[in-house]
Amino acid sequence: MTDETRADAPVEHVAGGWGSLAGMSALYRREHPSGALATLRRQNKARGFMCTSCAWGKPVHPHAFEFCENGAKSTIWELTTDRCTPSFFDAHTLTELRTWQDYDLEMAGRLTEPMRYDPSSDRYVACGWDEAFAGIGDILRSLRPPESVFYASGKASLEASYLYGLMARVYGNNNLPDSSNMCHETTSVGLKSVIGSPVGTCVLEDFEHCDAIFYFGQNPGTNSPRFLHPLQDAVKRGCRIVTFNPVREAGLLHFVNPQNPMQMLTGKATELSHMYLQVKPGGDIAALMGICKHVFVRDAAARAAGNDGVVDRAFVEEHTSGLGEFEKAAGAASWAGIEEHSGLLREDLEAAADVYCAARNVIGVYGMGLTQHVHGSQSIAMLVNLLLLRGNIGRQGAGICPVRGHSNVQGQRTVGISEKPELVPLDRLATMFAFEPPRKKGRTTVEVCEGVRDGTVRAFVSLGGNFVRAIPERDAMEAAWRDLALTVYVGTRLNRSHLVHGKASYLLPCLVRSEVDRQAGVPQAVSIEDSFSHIHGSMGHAEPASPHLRSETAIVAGIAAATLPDHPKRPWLAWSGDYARIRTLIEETYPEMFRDYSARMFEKGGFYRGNPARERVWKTDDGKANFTTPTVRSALGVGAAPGRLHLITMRSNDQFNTTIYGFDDRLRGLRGSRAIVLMCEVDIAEQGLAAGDEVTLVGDAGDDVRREVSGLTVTPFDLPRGCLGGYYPEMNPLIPLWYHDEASKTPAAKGVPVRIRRTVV
Ligand SMILES: Nc1nc2c(c(=O)[nH]1)N[C@H]1C(S)=C(S)[C@@H](COP(=O)(O)OP(=O)(O)OC[C@H]3O[C@@H](n4cnc5c(=O)[nH]c(N)nc54)[C@H](O)[C@@H]3O)O[C@H]1N2
Ligand SMILES: Nc1nc2c(c(=O)[nH]1)N[C@H]1C(S)=C(S)[C@@H](COP(=O)(O)OP(=O)(O)OC[C@H]3O[C@@H](n4cnc5c(=O)[nH]c(N)nc54)[C@H](O)[C@@H]3O)O[C@H]1N2
Ligand SMILES: [Mo]
Repeated sequence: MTDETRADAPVEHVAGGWGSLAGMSALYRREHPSGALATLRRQNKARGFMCTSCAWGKPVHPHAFEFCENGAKSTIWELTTDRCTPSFFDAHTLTELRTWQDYDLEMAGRLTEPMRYDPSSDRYVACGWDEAFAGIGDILRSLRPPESVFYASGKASLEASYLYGLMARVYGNNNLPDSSNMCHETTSVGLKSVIGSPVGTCVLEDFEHCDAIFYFGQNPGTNSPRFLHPLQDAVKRGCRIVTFNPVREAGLLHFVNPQNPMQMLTGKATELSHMYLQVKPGGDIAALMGICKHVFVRDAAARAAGNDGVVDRAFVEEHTSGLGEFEKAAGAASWAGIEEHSGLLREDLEAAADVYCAARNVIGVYGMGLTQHVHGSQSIAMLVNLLLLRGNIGRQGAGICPVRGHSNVQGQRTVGISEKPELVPLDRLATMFAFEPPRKKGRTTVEVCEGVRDGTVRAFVSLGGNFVRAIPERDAMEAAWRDLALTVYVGTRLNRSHLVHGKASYLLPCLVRSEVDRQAGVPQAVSIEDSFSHIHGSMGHAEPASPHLRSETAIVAGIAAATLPDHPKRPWLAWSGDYARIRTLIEETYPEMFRDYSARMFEKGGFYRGNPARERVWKTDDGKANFTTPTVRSALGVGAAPGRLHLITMRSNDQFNTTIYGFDDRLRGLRGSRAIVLMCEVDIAEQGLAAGDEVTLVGDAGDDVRREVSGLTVTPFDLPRGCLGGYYPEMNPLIPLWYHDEASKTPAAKGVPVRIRRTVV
């Protein structure tokens, strides 16, 4: 099924092109941001600021405008001239604000002053920073350390994140979940167990040398648009992209480069995917098994004919373990089962295997389509199996490339925001800061939710993010949240979580990365790590949205100083007065990765912190890269049953996670509403429905808990049979809290079992 995309696809549905410019300018006109154009010119450039949208790599030689439609939207959103001041809160109780849409809350503009919840008036009221810090410190000190949680959402800098992790540990716990727990934790755990590295092995230049890309469940048109440039260049060189995705995503079909005047004028798009295979949700394990099965068949045939095999036996011998068992399993897997679970045809999978075998260098790319499944870690292990067969990990032009989400989510894990104590050099911290670090494992996101529900968590501190909107089983969780003793939200624009508060609650407004961050009058730089393990310095230049804002680093230091006993080895406020001092601490803690940190952070393209797996040093239990044999045939946690459908929750082109910029999804040709459920025509007819019907989705996980989302309009869409599409975060009440990746506890937001019920009018 070679892809038959058209060069004349409607402008609307082509990634890049004029549509992307229109997308930015509409938001620009609405937000009338201050100084945004000057700011955009500095985006992702050395000595400029690093985009707060996705974590895609920053090239050594940037484009004139090294940002994309969605990166620009994120900057414009931050630099809006709208303000959410204390008088806004005077005018609205929190009970009232909880009836508002997420979109309208964020539209109130940038938060300007620290606020404290006042139960008598049910409002947030202004309070000074000192009052906020003292209030937070009093409550945290009154609790037992295991009762508090310190969540981070993936944007805060390495400097702020390092202090945050240290604060939690000096306080006495490893309760440091991160948005990664809902995102690429499957990678951190799954990839670590099979190749010994919790992060991808590729660097940006690898895309200049690959011959094929196997592309699973990641949507670059919307979520990492700057990736479209290397993809386009690769295709022009003759590299073949084989895509696996239930949805025919425009960004993987064709691309008009907005930086290329000829392409813009002629509208001629580059066709990206050589094959586009609309795999069923969770069908990647079976699809990969089919491909591997055919690689083994070809290998045997080549060797029988006296030629070199297709499998790289020398690499396998030297570097891997477990091939024998895996080869047997692939041989035994039936094509009927593979076709049933993947929803794909044998001939297509064999053709994909032929592309794999013909390519010298192959990169495996993936995103949430693999990680957010109950057996997601097995999908990742299967992709590793495929790559290992021909030695495609640990050399130029090849490797595994998880595309990370938040702009510094990978970096936050690198510098210690982790609930897994074994990932942190605790002994070194003990010596450096003269304390006894807690050794007990902390809580993941799912375990935080369990703890809030059963009362063992009493305080929730949130460095950014919109936790209650992002988690599974949202309706039940919101109710539980209200029993907490303390909630603290560090944020930029008002969101739902801020309104779901504990008995005491503080809302602390912070600077954004594009704003100048002065400490004692001196502008400070921060740093972040991209998807390719490169560290970049970042300097904001825009004037802050309010004189009362503080940096995340200063806020963390303020909370720490007010909560923890004074100690000469832990001068929190002095550290936050000069971020270079924090970088020195990071370098001392992680000397191999952060050598000459301050000197190298502004190198063009960032500096590489290294990855042993890229050098074929496997930090696994047996010191080898592991072939593993899957224990399941589909990544779905709850399989097929009559009347049951599997919902994938999706991001539109007009949102960043829970921040909704607008109600269109240009790249999918959908407009005006997010209250929709996408279904294929055959399923619509089989369910006795018609396009435009209003329906309710009902959870069907078999645990008798009632989970529903109603008011959805049936919308025909090209999807595999049995697969529904709906938007994140609106669909989150349907995901059971226990429905998560078996190894990492990442919620399985891509294969949610549901039934559909027509609303009776
Ligand atoms: N503009 C913008 N950029 C963003 C974000 C945003 O919301 N907006 N979010 C950021 C964050 S935090 C993250 S983690 C990333 C997320 O970026 P992605 O990893 O792209 O995540 P999603 O958009 O959730 O889904 C990815 C794709 O998986 C496909 N899919 C669903 N189920 C399956 C399956 O079972 N198998 C396969 N093969 N594919 C499947 C979906 O159709 C979709 O195309 O983007 C980051 N960048
Ligand atoms: N159903 C379903 N659920 C999902 C997903 C899915 O695909 N499907 N994806 C999951 C994924 S991949 C992720 S990463 C999580 C995201 O979960 P979170 O990271 O918790 O959520 P965000 O929506 O990114 O957070 C947005 C808020 O962050 C604040 N903010 C923005 N910029 C800054 C800043 O610079 N500093 C600070 N302090 N605050 C800032 C603003 O107040 C804004 O309202 O959601 C997860 N939930
Ligand atoms: Mo994410």
